[in-house]
Amino acid sequence: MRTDDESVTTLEDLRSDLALRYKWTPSGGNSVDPAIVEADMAALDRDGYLIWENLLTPDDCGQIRDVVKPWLGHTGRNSFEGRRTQRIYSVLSRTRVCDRIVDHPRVLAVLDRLLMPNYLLSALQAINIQPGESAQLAHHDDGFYPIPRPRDPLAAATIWAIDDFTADNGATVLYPGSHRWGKRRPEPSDQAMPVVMPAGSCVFFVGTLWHGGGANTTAQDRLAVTAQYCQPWLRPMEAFTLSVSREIARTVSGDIQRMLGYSIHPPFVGAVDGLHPLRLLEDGNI
Ligand SMILES: O=C(O)CCC(=O)C(=O)O
Repeated sequence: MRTDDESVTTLEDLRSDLALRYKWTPSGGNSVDPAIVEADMAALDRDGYLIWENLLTPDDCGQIRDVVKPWLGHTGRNSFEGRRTQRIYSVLSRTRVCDRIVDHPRVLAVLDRLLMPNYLLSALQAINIQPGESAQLAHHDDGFYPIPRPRDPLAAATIWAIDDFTADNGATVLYPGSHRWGKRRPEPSDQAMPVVMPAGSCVFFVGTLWHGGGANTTAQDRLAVTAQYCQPWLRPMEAFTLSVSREIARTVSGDIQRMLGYSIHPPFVGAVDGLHPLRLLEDGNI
């Protein structure tokens, strides 16, 4: 029970928005028609994934390709990263060209319903699967957190096709419905589905869905960008508060600031010296 001069009198109050200067604000996902998002949520609950075609224009993809391609160098250090796969980590600290992927309203609208407020960005990577790469080991992305299945997802991923995804150029391979599996793993008799989609499209899937990068048996590269998100009380895969400078953090959208860790999981998780982390971005702080 709250009284006018005491904001915390029960344990439930501790879960409320106790920040004074930086209260929760709606995400950019609020701009999406709720009927569209409800349909997305129903499909996600049934299948574990969604495919949105052509969210990016050919120009958007061209800009991303032009920025990312010169950085592609060494290939993976093991077969999971991919011996013939090139990865660029910490993309947010290098360029603003992928910001539109990270805070795309269609993505945020679904995350707003799937995860708790102030969910975090867990990873942002460019993944270039080269000719000759074999299929990646099937996995589910929140399997890194040691909490047994079946359970609700702790995370979610998007994979954006910057090149067309075809059945044989390394398109991500999904096991539809596998988000509901308990302990079991994919078997040869399970139906795997390559995500065939044109450049500019996005596949969104929950952290419990089994999937992997596909084999590339063509003569062309397959470039993608993946943005992954997790609950606000989990440790993200990439430590963005260490890799993205405050100078850069000041230039990104409010949604991205929140997802980088300039936000709090009530009442204290993520605080800095007892204060809301957004205070670090205020004038006068370096
Ligand atoms: O590149 C892909 O299509 C999937 C990659 C993936 O799932 C991963 O590296 O965890």
